[in-house]
Amino acid sequence: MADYRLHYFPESGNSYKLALMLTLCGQDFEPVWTDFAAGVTRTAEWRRTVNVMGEIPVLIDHGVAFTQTAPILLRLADRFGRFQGRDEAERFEVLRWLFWDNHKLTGTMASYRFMRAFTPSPDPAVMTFLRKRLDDYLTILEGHLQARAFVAGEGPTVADISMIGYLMFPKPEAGYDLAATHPAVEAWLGRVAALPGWQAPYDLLPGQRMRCYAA
Ligand SMILES: N[C@@H](CCC(=O)N[C@@H](CS)C(=O)NCC(=O)O)C(=O)O
Repeated sequence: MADYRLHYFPESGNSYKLALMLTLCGQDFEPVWTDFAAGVTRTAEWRRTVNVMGEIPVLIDHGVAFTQTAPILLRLADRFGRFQGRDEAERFEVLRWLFWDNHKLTGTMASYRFMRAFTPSPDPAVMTFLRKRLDDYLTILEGHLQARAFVAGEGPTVADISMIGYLMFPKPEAGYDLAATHPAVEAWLGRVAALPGWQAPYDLLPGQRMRCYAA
């Protein structure tokens, strides 16, 4: 059995975070495609046997199941001595941005993009609310990245790997043209994409995709 097995679905930016981290650390993983669109993760059986929180991704690490990408990224960073931050100050920054990402950037972008691209008729009021929040978060990120190459330190850390999770997918899905609107964010995405071994989300996460309604 593979050392790492990743329960995922291809459109999941949270899954991409873990797939990318493992890949950048030179680790293979066995992809375990999950029928998220059919509601598998909402079933009592899946929650009982795979993840009590009802969420993708789940990383089976040497036979033991782990969930929540932030602590998993930190654990892998420790294990491989990569992307941790160089000192205590940088590691504090890593944690700070991981919390911000989970609560704000990823937390909002995941819902917004999912509804926009993968549901047939999202509620316009909900979309307007989420878009306004996201615009604010991306402006904050743009300002932060104007003065630095990576989010939490001199070099790339798991904060970057977490925060790019939903920004590397094809543009029409989220409907942001970051090169035009947030050039520092776009340049940072380019720096992450230049890391040795980097792969795009749909290359790392294969398998049957959901119907995409975004132009
Ligand atoms: N904070 C979690 C977020 C996981 C998450 O929200 N996963 C999505 C798919 S990418 C999900 O399973 N959502 C189901 C739901 O919200 O009901 C993590 O970092 O792993």
